[in-house]
Amino acid sequence: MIDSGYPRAGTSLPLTHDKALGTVAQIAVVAASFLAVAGPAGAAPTGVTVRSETGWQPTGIRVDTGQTFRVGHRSGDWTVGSPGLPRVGPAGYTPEVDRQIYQGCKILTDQPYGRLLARIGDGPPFVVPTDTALTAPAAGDVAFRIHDDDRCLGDNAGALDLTVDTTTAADPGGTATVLYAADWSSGLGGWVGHPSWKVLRGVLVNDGTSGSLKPLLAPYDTEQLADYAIEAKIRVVRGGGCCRVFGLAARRGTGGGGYAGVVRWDGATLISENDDNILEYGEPFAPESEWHTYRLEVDGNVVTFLVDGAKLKTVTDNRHLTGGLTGLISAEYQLEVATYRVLRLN
Ligand SMILES: [Ca+2]
Repeated sequence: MIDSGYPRAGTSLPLTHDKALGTVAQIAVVAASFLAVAGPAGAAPTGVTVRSETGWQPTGIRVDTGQTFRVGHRSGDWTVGSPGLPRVGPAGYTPEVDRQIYQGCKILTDQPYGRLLARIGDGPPFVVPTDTALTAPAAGDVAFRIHDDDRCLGDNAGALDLTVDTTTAADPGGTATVLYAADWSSGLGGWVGHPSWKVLRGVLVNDGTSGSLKPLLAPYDTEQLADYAIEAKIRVVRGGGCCRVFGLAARRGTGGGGYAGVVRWDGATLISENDDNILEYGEPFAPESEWHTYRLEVDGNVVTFLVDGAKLKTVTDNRHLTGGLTGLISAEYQLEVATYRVLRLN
């Protein structure tokens, strides 16, 4: 075990210490928000500093139920145990580091320490993937904190400088092309597939127990629209040995078929058709345990697979020119999926 400096169960930091820290930090956050909001209405994202030594920190930013907002990481890092534990960004610790840490200070037991958490008003905490369109589960003020329980904050250090952009929905070029966006706020929301897929606290996860290349299908059919893109923000929790793959599927019919763009266990990427017929290999890609945006485009007889905006492979193929079902593939990968969208091609 790494000595994290966490207090053992039954001990706690003096409340006055925590409260004093909290008050100062909260004033700083609200002041920063106010200054940014005072600019041209809705023009720029709001700057927010979230400290590691304080619990929930209100931002003064209000969202409505279902409103889209986006959190960016401008700078800064933090640690849940100083000295002894490394500093990390809003994604928190890797599973390898996290499991070395005393587990008694978790707020969300399935999430790593150091991860950025948010809540709306007094609602339940949820994880915040950065640079991703988030949907507010309720109306209220957005608050942030580090993933580390209140009584364990005393040995923390560092802060994150974030941006919060609530103007996403008003951007005509941004959401006008969104045909479907997954909503996992209260379960699978109509997605159908292998039981290894489940939803935990608004995030879709796969527990890695399916060996099937059959996708988990989204409850949306583009029907007559054959040309579209699907985009998902995915993090690998656990990869592993031979033959595991994960990725995206498009242009499926009710009986199967269609194309897939997948990342393989050995770092290869490829585009396949009808589940397991490999068409071509793309640029290698190692996802590590970071969040990445995966995108699969089907445009006429051209299929393109991209990661984080970079093209891995384009193939030309005439086998599946229609089909409006899309989905996610995981053959023995443990994954987290924060967002999934079907987009109209411009
Ligand atoms: Ca701590």
